[in-house]
Amino acid sequence: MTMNNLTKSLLIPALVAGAFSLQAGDITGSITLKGTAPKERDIQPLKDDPTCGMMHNSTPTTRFYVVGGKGELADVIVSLDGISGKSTGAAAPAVEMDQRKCVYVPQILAVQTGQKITIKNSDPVLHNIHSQPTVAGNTEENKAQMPSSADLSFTINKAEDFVKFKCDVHPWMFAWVSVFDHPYFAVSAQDGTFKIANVPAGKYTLKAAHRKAGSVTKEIEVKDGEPVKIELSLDAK
Ligand SMILES: [Cu+2]
Repeated sequence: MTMNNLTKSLLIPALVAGAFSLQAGDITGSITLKGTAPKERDIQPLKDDPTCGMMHNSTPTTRFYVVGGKGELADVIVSLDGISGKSTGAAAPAVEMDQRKCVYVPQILAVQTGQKITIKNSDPVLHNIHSQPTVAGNTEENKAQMPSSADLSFTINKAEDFVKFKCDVHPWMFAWVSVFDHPYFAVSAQDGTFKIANVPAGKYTLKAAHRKAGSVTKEIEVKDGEPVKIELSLDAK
């Protein structure tokens, strides 16, 4: 090999790698619950409340485990672990939470740092929305919302798992918001499925976290533009 050829053989792969970056891929999959979820509890104070109770025909229950007939588990927050400083939250569309029949809908949410959480009040009832983060740099907020009044807006500055939102008027009302400083997360749907789109090629730890069932992790790799399909299960607790 001449010197010239040797230089070429060393340089060309480096140039190619620099010129064509690897394609991002989607991570999809599903979460199932192993074992039997504990029985949900009746929210009797809601049924007994003179205004909120009238909106329910039967006694509402907790929704700790939203699980299908084949173990499909909803409300699991699936995320890439160990990534930081990649938030696009300020430019991302708002995530909505409503108050319907004196219950938060949805009760489990995930957002990026700086991403707007729009809070609606569909009830003919006064609520207040009281966030209770615990991570330094996140601020507790407490805002009242009259019936038919304008939507409220919350944002959370720092990554934190399961920030508690509550209503001080109705002590059974809770929602939980996980906050990431990157866009690579999803909440599993009613059928247990999730999708994290446009993940840059690389090796990651995928984490699936549920408020009651705890969390599991799995090492995964996104190869140049190839979709990744993951099945995970959590144990009922
Ligand atoms: Cu309320």
